[in-house]
Amino acid sequence: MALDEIKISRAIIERYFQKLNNYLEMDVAIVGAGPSGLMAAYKLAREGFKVAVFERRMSIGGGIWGGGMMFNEVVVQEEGARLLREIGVRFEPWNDGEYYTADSVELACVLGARALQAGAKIFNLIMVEDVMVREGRVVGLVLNWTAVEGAGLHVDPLAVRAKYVVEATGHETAVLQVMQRKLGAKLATETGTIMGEKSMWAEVAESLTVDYTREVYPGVFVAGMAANATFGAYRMGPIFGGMLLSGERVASLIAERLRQG
Ligand code: 48H
Repeated sequence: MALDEIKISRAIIERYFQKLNNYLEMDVAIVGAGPSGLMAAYKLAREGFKVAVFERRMSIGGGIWGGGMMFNEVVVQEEGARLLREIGVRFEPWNDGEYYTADSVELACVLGARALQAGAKIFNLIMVEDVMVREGRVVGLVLNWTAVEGAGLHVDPLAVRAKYVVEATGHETAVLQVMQRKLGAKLATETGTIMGEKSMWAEVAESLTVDYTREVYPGVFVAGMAANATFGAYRMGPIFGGMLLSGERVASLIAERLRQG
């Protein structure tokens, strides 16, 4: 069959708009396609919830690819290895199983594939610039093309509605930053504000990150490094188990809420 450039263009346009149109309303909108956001997407989609991830960059995976200081291996502890096994990422014991290591490129690719094949949609090249609120609760996200922001263009955004939002933007806590700035949002932290991450202490940081994975404002849950930074925990450095476990935890907390209706 002859290849027709206009038909190719039409196929892309139709399919993309079908996808976007279908995700103007959803159960869970996840901001950031790093390890915690992707794990949350995988777990929620597998449970049958309608979930989308909005990622500012072209590529998914966030900080996974770079491993530690660009050495593209990731380290996880026993609990993290359980999740690697579940998603089918190969890993090896290190030092008689004290830790486990995996190829960071494999983790980024496989985790993304699992989330997509479980039914989550990933919208890359889109940044979340604001939230939508109703009576003290976040009910959706305000989106724009990353390129619009980069070019400094004055283009108004579009909005999507979600029953729950996951703030998984990592160190940046981009969603909470904007809520703090524009709404004066009082967060469920000790100070009511984003407390900011502390210096490195891996052991404490890994468990605190999972503990702090919770609802921080009505309708908004924090996960991954964003949970850590929001609650003023120590950072963990290049160990990724806590990120994956935090993604798993946020998915189970939200699934419970969604089931309650
Ligand atoms: C859309 C956005 C926006 C926005 C940012 O940083 P990440 O990998 O996030 P986590 O928390 O899943 O994983 C953290 C981990 O990578 C890490 O940094 C660790 C373990 N550090 C420890 C230490 O001590 O340093 O991914 C966040 C994603 C990125 O892909 C961003 O591009 C994206 O969020 N993002 N997407 N709209 N406004 N802001």
